[in-house]
Amino acid sequence: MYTFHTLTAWIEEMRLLCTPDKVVWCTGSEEEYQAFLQLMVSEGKAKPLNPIKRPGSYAFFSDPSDVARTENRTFIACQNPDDAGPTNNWVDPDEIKKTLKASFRGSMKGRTMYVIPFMMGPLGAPVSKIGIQLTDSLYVVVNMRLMTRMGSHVLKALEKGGEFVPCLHSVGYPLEKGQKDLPWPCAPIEKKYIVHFPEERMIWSYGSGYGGNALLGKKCLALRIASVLARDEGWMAEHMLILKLTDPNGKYRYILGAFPSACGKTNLAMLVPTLPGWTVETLGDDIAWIRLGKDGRLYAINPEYGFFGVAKGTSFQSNPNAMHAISKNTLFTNVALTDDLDVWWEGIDGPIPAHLTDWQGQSWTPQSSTPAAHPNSRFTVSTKQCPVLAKEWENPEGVPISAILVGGRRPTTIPLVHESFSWAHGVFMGSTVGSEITAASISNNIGQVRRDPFAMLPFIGYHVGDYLKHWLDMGKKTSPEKLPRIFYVNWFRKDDQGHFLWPGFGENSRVLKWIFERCEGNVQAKKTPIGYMPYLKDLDTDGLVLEKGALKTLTDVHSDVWTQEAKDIRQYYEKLGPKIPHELYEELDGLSSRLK
Ligand code: GTP
Ligand code: SPV
Ligand code: MN
Repeated sequence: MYTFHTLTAWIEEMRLLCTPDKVVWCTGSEEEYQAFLQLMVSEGKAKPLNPIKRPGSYAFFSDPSDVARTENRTFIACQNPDDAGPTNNWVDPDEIKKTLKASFRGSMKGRTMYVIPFMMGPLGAPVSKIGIQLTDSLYVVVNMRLMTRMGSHVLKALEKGGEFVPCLHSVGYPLEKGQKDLPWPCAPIEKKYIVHFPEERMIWSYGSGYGGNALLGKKCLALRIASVLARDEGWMAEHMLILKLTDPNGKYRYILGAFPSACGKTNLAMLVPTLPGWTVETLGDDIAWIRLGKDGRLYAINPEYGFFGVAKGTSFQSNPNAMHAISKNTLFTNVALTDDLDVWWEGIDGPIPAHLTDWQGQSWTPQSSTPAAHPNSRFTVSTKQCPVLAKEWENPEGVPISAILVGGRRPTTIPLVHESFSWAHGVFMGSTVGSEITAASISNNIGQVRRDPFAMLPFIGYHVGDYLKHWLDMGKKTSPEKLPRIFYVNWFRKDDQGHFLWPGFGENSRVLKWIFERCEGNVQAKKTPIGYMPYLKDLDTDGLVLEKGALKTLTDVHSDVWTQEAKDIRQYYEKLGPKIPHELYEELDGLSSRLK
């Protein structure tokens, strides 16, 4: 058990293992944050941006081998391999501890070990969790300061009782006496290990400094470890945005959305509706912790304190609220720089500059053959800078959820929106969600469709079959009418030429409106073999310009295509093995027979 009383002993043990030159306890204060940034500037690890155009902001550039989560170096270390299931890389906990102890031994030589006390979830919320991360990366410290509730107050909370999740992290680049440091130290790919011990509730991450590999509060704690806690304790930890949708009469509902990495969560969470009178406010853009409230409804909180958003494609056109949020006090990673030290990336507003410095520090012109910003370039910014942050976003009880959206990038087959017949049918839909592989993780298969149940494929800390059973079980804890309705959306349908058929972004408010009205019980829907779909008259297309025939394609359900989809889903289930709940096979059989 890791508690306040064992904290110093654990840190001392890790210090003796990693042998840093010194240990620094982070207080989380603003002065400390600024001092850390200045230290990084002096070491050539951070570049201050133009103080007029981007005040308080810095750019960081990673090693080209360390640009995204490395799923093939991410492991679940539990006693029984079957508990990790077919979608995780399993390792034996004792074996991997031996291996990793060898890696961590002396790994912080010549460096400082920072102690980061952090909390996931609002102070005082019933589901909040404390973590203590030890790291030799200042990049991690400054990012954790924005992404989590970090600092001495967390130690005070821990002192009052309870456990913490120990999170050990090293970039795996010790410095011998006189050895010069690198701007972005890290270990080669085959030496990187991101290891979760769900039974011990512990995380060891070695060799990478980037994003979800290194900011251990996020995917490692708030999803992989939390998903196991949630299963055991009867709640849910999900890869979901949280938004508040208000209609022109001032009536509002809270909506969750599970889309795989780089598939539109941040954008939907900050959406500016094109429909007059409707508003969207943000509560979270990546992770939701969901529990059953006393009234039998599902309530969600955002455990994070900042956004670690995809830069590429972000513009005043696509996501003005994100652009306002990142106008100051923002950390940028792997973006390109303009000659006057502002940030730039593919898809940002305005003409392409005649000259840039690309994310690898090379001179770049529009004639260059490589992108100026890395496709997984990111911004880190405090949630509080979001101009449309919902005032209740830190409510410790969370907000009651009316609808859950699932979806991914599917160029074919999946219509713009369809609604499940029941919770179990919705869980079936969520289990089949798929997406083209994106740049958010390192993979050779960019572009292929991979199934990604509830967008959690890389983040479930246990067996995917048990995870889906947990979803079904959550639905049995309350009466059906209290459960959120589940909708499957697809903004990414393409025509034969490969163009998006749906404009997306702010225009997605048209789909949100239909979903809202379904929740209100104000609108009838067409029953199709795959679910309820809007009658065209009910989808608000006022002022919308679409390609000829687009709406028909977007709302078509083709028997042949869906029969193929059902076959593919069956193959996927069979590949996952015998733990897939029989209820999901019943849903699949139901779909197949409705298609006949
Ligand atoms: P992670 O932070 O990796 O979990 O990603 P995310 O799910 O938050 O995705 P994000 O909102 O950052 O969007 C990723 C990419 O999808 C960006 O390039 C967006 O421009 C693009 N995108 C988002 N929403 C839409 C949409 O409605 N239509 C289209 N065509 N593209 C979109
Ligand atoms: C994702 O990949 O889903 C992200 C980015 O949100 S990271 O924090 O690197 O996992
Ligand atoms: Mn994400």
